[in-house]
Amino acid sequence: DVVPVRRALISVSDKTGIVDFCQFLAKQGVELISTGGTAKALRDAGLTVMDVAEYTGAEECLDGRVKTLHPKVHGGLLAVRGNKLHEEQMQKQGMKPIDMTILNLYPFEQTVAKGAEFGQCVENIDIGGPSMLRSTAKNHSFTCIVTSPEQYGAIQEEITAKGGTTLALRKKLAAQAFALSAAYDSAIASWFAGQLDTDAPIVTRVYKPEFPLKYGCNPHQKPAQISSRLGAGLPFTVKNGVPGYINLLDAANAWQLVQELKQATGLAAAASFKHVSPAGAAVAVPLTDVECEAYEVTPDIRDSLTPVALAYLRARNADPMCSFGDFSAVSDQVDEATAKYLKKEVSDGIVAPSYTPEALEILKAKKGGKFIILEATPNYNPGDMEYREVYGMTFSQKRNDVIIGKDHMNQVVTSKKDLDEAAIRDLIVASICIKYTQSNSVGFSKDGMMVGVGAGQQSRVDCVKLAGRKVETWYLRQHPKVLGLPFKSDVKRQDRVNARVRYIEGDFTEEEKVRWEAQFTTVPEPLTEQEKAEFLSNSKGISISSDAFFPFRDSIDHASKLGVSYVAQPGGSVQDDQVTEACNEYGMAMCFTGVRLFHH
Ligand code: 93A
Repeated sequence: DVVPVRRALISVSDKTGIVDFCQFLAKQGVELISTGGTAKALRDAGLTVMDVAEYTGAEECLDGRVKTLHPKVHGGLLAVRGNKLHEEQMQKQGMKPIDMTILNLYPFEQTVAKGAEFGQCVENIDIGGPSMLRSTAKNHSFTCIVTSPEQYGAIQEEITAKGGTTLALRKKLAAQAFALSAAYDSAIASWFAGQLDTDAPIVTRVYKPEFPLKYGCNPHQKPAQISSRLGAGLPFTVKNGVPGYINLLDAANAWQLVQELKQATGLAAAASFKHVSPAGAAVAVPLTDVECEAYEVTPDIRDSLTPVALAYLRARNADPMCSFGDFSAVSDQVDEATAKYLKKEVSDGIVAPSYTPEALEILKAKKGGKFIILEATPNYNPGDMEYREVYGMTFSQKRNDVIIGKDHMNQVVTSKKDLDEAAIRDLIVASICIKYTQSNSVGFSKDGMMVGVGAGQQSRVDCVKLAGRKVETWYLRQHPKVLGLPFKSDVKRQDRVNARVRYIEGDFTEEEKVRWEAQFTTVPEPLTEQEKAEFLSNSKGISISSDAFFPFRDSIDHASKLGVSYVAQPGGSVQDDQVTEACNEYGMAMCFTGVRLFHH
């Protein structure tokens, strides 16, 4: 099934690598036929080329609209070799067999992306290219269709080794060619529909299967796989481990979150995700001494903290019980300090822009070699629109590409107007964080760090209460009685984390209490409700952001018990005045961002 290449037709818009490849073919004695621009590029490199016009006897015309649309081209591609009738007809019409077509299409999507006007986009709809592509791919039993410079190397190797192309390779290339043709037409169809005076664009997408997933959301949801939009690739490459369905959802959200935090604050950022919502997120703001104690940051660790390590440490310490087994993201290169810190934590994986060799080595050894390491694709373009299929329906929407920044914190509606830099930063951090939190959501932040995220509640005040409970626990972790808990030396890190939280919560069953007490050298005195209330009364300067307006003042009443001084929310409720009045009573400053941030 090896077919030698005697004659090749070359017509490429992207001329990358074409000269080298054709020089190789010429050395094999292949006759080269080519279209205008391509023929010129090959001749300039010293190659002998026949113009398509010379072969067909028909001039390239109509401003290049008709170059290869000719029976002598398509006959040469489509004729069945060895078929008597076909051969007779070829002879009669002067058709010669063409064994290989090398082409790539007019850059239609790039032209649209550049913002070209309607007429220019239409001119960039390739007609002759896809026609040759389809003729060649259809006749893959005898002809070889080459559609990308990335394929040149493998084809060259096969011709060198076998003296021609194998059927297996020609079939594979034909499949790739038809997928390209489908994607090309789907891009044209989508764009064209968008040009009409209708708000119902046609949705046509072509996906490239990338890799199978072990299963979907649950083990019985098999098969499962991840695909990319054809031509766009994936936003990550896998450097270690086998990511699952939920891991990749976490990674997609966490990575966007940290990039936006970095962009908005200029600081290294990190996020710690569980079940597609952040348990924590933070930017690199230095730790206080008490925080170091509460987060078990020893002086040697504190001294070695790089900005990115600091950001992750903060993200991970918002709610360390929830962050157990997280998927993390950081905005900057993972260095040794970050890798060493991560190594100690129970975590599923990480996404980052890059890794130092030392960091990569440390992380690859984590989780018995199964720690998932993803590297973000530089300059990845997710496209303007996103699509999702649920229960047979395809939803499409413009991506939520709003970037929250200082401008969103301008409209201060309370009597208290002054928001210092730190408050603005914290409101931005909380707002970006809830943009990637399942709705309804609210988030509390302090010192560049989320200190309570309330996700996925049906009522807003429940979000505030849920996140508020986390804020209380976070704050009380700094209570002297919590810091002084006399742990036995063999109690593991995560067990210490959980034991502190249970101490603060205090609602033990008898059985649980016995086991809890066994972790200490002496039985700790309880932390009383009064002690908690006294300590909490010192909390201040906390920010809260909500993904939609507060419909009633109850959320503000509750937030006031936690030391909240700053509030960000979209505004727009009929009760806005009452909510603003509540803020005024508690001396809070509140701004209306004007953007709702629901996320599902
Ligand atoms: O305008 S076309 O649709 N009409 C044609 O007959 C035709 N034949 C090849 N475009 C056509 N092509 C395209 O020209 C190829 O697909 C390729 O992208 C491009 C190469 O042109 P040149 O060799 O002049 O740079």
